[in-house]
Amino acid sequence: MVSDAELKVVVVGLGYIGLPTAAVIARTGAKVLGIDVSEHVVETVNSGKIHIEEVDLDGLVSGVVARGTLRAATQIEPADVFVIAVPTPFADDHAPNIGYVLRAATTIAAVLKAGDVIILESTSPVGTTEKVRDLLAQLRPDLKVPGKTGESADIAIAYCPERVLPGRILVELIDNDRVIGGITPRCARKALQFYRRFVRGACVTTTSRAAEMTKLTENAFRDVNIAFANELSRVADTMEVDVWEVIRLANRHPRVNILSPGPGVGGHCIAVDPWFLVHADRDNTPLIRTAREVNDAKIDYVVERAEAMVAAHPGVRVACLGLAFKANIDDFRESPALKVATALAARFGDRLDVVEPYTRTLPAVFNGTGATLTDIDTAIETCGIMIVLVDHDVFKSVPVDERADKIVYDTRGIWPDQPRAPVRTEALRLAS
Ligand code: SAJ
Repeated sequence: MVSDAELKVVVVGLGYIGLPTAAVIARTGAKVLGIDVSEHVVETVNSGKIHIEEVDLDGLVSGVVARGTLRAATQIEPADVFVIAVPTPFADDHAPNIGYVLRAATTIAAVLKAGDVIILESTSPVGTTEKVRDLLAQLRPDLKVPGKTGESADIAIAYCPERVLPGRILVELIDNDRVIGGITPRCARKALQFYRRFVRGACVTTTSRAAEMTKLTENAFRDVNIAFANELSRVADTMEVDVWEVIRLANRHPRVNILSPGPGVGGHCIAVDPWFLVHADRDNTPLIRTAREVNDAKIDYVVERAEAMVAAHPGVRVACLGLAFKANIDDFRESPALKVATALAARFGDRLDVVEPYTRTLPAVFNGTGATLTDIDTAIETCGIMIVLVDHDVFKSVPVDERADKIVYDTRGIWPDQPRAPVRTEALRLAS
């Protein structure tokens, strides 16, 4: 086995997963080249900076770039290990689009040589790793690919899903267990040798298909469980019961562990991946599909209630707290908070202040609505209505005496001590 310092690794895609992964591998001393289609991303990384927000990533990237173990480019070069970390979006009919994965494989094919290892980390429909193998076989008939003939293959191909939580990526990249699925057991063993260089968690080997389905299962599990919480919150509203209290109490049962309701489910994983399972087997996924629908419908429900609250108080300024898809990150992809705030801005823009500490400018969707970006202190001074959409720490820390006189719609349950203003219930009833 080559030493860390001799190992050459290419990471294709320098996004939320690819860049931290590239940096963590570069920290072991391996020579890492990150490939991205964006000149801006490449220049940013090569100057030791980062284009995304993630805890401690800036220091790590500037360190490994300065040490010369990480660099970025738009053009691929030969390496020993290739890691694919590109997006897998879906189309309007929820059909997964693996175009970026296949494009990455095509790029890699040009520099592939015997002995190389190719690992797909992108969340992918079951069977994608085999499609990558078939594509490589077609593009490089001179190389023996795994699982096609009885002979031992020239290259190894495996699927190893990323499982890291935004906000904890650098910790979880090292500490989480990894599921490594090879096209053949030998492929899995080859990929395992690579992950052992930087992963402290257990590395478990399996087939590529099982690993692909495992990843989709993890996110579908979370989606179904959040849907349960979101459904409960609507029932509790109807019953005029505090859902947060009910969940706290129910969770005292030793075998009950209910997640938190919110304004819906966002991000590019949990709101997307369950559809890959539904699309693959529509007849056998009524629960997974319904959970997706429940979580999407929660956004419309929150919009309706927030609009009723704002409409019931003409002239009162409104603060929307948060745009990110979850707490303490700058990621607005598929964000329910962004959708709710945008809907409110379309109707009440001239009265709307948006508080989002993780951006310097309002996203373009707010252009022309009259909504303004402000900070939490100004919002407390000027706004009579506060709609909590994200549980950022800075919002949680607002003491009750600074918000006691506000009309509050707390979709995240961050202010359990908020006095219940009579007007709140009255306003919300308008929605029903
Ligand atoms: N959410 C709730 N209530 C909860 C938990 C989450 O409403 O109790 C919402 C969040 O606010 C957010 C969305 O769900 O809008 C998703 O957030 P998340 O923290 O559950 O997950 P992600 O999307 O940041 O990361 C998930 C993780 N998967 C699981 O926990 C099973 C992560 O480990 C994966 O690596 C990631 O998806 C991914 O990339 O697939």
